[in-house]
Amino acid sequence: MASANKNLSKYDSSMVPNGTSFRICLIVSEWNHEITNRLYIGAQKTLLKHNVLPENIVKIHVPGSFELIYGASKAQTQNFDAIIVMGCIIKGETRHFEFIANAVAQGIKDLNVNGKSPVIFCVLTDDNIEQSFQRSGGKMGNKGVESAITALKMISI
Ligand code: DLZ
Repeated sequence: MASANKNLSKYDSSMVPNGTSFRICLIVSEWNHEITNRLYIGAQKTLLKHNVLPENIVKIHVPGSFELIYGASKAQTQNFDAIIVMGCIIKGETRHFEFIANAVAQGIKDLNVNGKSPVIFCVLTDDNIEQSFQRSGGKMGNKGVESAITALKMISI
């Protein structure tokens, strides 16, 4: 299914592992914080719903999406079962968008190949802020919810 048709908040609860014993780090970019905060709230509520303890959900801020890579690499040295990186990269008038989006995707991929805990990619890459609102709790659902479910499933692999 193309992501254009997917509601990011819909999932089958019966397929989601119980999170009681899990410890999860959420790294949140301050760029476009009105969006990244919505992603964070979606993920936090979903983790709590699946029994992750509040004290086992740790939030860390980084300045921008580019810094998510370093933040996640530091978090991989800590005692987390999974890490979720949350960012919102909006296409501008320069090529910054491509450089940042590609670097973050590659950097997070490398951490998944080499690190000890899974790093879940909750980074919106949109043409405009309106699209980002739709994917962070609007008509397309919330990518924060999807990323929380992905984290719970990856821990259990
Ligand atoms: C510089 C920049 C630009 C132009 N756009 C975004 C964006 O849309 N989303 C985002 O998360 N960060 C952006 N940044 C900031 C970079 O990610 C980074 O924080 C700076 O280049 C400093 O390294």
